Amino acid sequence: MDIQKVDKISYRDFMENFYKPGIPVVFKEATKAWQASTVFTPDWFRKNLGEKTIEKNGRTYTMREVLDLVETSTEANPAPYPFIFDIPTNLHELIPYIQPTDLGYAKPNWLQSKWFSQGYWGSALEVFIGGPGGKFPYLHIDFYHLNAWINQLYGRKQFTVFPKGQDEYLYPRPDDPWRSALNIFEPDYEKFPLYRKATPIHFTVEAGETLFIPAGTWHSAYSLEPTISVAFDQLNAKNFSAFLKDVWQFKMREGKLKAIGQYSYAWMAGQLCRINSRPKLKNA
Ligand SMILES: O=C(O)CCC(=O)C(=O)O
Ligand SMILES: [Fe+2]
Repeated sequence: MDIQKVDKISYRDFMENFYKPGIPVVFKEATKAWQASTVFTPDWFRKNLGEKTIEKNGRTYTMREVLDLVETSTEANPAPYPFIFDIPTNLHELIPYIQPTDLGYAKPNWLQSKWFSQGYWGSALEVFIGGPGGKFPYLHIDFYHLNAWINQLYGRKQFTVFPKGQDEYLYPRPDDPWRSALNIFEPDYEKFPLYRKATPIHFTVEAGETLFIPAGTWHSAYSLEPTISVAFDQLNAKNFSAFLKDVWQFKMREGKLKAIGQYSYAWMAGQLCRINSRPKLKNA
């Protein structure tokens, strides 16, 4: 299986061929709608956001330092990866540059409703910055079974995804089943023999391209150059029951009472979004 790259595809074709069956796809030019596609470069970030700060591995870095690090990063001596800046709380200046956020494809998105505030449910609207040799630290599926949209705005990144149904070859950790115990960049086949049966799909996402990762897809990433991406998540009727299961599992870590409260709230918010996203009847 290969990952398809699509050019101008209608919303309906995306829904039928990729969204409903849960197949990853790369959009070649969806971000053309965003001002960000011509504006986001390391120099623009330096000039406009240079003093913004971020914590990583117990250290505080300015945007300027992050960009210097990723621009001098090498395969042999990679900068830490990823540097993640939260857009709503830290880089809110960028919001006008990424409109419409749904790109005309990532809809409906219940995370944008007032009932699910962005950020709270593990959902994200974030900038990822990396440099050559920067590897996402583990193979994983995203928390809360949200769909992920990764918009590559500067530089190229390599992604690896696995077809559905290969969980048993990928060794989910018993203590953290969203995360694999193996290192796909240097697999230890002695320790993880079933991994031989897995069929990773590697592909490059170029600047300007958008990767759709359906909920529950195992994936990881690898920065090939200095890179800037904007990632966001999506929730709606399709992934809602898987989302609710994760809400329960995560909140149970904080106790049963917490889990019952959060699960009930999430369930109710979902019903409100469901009612709201129904087509309106004329003259009703
Ligand atoms: O490094 C990347 O772009 C992948 C990020 C990712 O998979 C995640 O944050 O869940
Ligand atoms: Fe992810």
